[in-house]
Amino acid sequence: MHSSSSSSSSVPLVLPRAQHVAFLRQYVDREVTELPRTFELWFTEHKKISAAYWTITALALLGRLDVVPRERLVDWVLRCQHPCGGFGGDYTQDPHLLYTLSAVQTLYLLGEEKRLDKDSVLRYVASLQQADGSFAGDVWGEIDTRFCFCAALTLALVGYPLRCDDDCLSIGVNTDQRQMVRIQALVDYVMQCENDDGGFGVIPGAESHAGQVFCCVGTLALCGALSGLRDRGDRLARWLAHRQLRNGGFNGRPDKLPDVCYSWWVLASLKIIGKEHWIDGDALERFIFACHARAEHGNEYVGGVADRPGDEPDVFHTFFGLAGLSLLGRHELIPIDPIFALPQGTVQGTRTRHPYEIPSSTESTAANGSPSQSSE
Ligand code: GRG
Repeated sequence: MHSSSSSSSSVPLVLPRAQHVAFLRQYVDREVTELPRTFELWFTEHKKISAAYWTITALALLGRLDVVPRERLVDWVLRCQHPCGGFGGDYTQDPHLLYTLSAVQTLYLLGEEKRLDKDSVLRYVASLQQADGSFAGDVWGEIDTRFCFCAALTLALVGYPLRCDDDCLSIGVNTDQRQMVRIQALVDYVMQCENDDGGFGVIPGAESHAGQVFCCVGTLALCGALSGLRDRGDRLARWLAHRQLRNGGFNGRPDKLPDVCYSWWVLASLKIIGKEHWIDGDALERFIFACHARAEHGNEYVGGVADRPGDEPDVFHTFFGLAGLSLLGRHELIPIDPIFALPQGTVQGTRTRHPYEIPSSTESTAANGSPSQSSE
């Protein structure tokens, strides 16, 4: 398979649903427990459970969850849980918040959350909160705003309303094992990661990056704390809008190349703060289609999406490309929730219990400085 290196606007903007399903099925049709020690299939073994989440969520957006070998997948996911409550990226791997979130998302997507030992998950998440409100990814203590989001979304999915007015959540059925999650401290920590340019970084003082922005904005939204953003989010929206390049794609920070995955990190962030109209959605759509893998000579799509035009497709970029198109409202795709990164229908119940507010689109426009496209 080879994809054309052209990103010309002549690519047909017709979603190759059948080809995408065939591309994704290559992964789910395998025996998941036998899987693949090969790089090109699941990237690396330690993150196999995230690859499973990307693959089946992409299939769900295409309306084809029926092709997933449900029982086999659920058994394997549950086997990845450790006695501490956290999940590893495979059953041979150590537990980590990144893979705990992917496991919980996968079980919710498959409607199998009842098989989850929620209390042990809650205790695991709570055990990783630090004195300053941040979260470590695992027992080794790396700090990164990604882990704040993984913790917040995992807690939300397993049923904890994360409101600042609750201040402390008391977690655990057995009183002797009670642990606390300090929500206000989490919000305060995330706000320390806000930069003068309106973006957020990996730790306080670190360069703004679109991936970290998504994690911070998602965490604030889950905690009902979006109102703390500078200039009602306008400064952040301006920084995000400037991620759009002349070819319609987004980069993750200034002077970097575009990558189709930022279609999600940037657009979902804008959607969460109600400013998705600050970017050129048609140009982004054309860029995502230009990243679709194509047969060597011609415009025929072969299934899968790459990071940028001409590169090889993989499940990570296929998921984020389709998720971006879903956020843009493509009618062939099931609508995705910009915070939970799951089909809206899957999280409806959770959202009803904990109605995280997404502001409706605001009236702010390009007159506020956005979106003037930066050079490629
Ligand atoms: C459930 C959607 C979802 C997310 C879970 C893991 C996670 C929480 C969020 C990851 C956010 C993040 C940091 C995304 C960026 C990924 C990426 C392409 C990083 C590449 O960074 P660099 O510095 O590349 O290598 P650039 O593009 O800056 O050159």
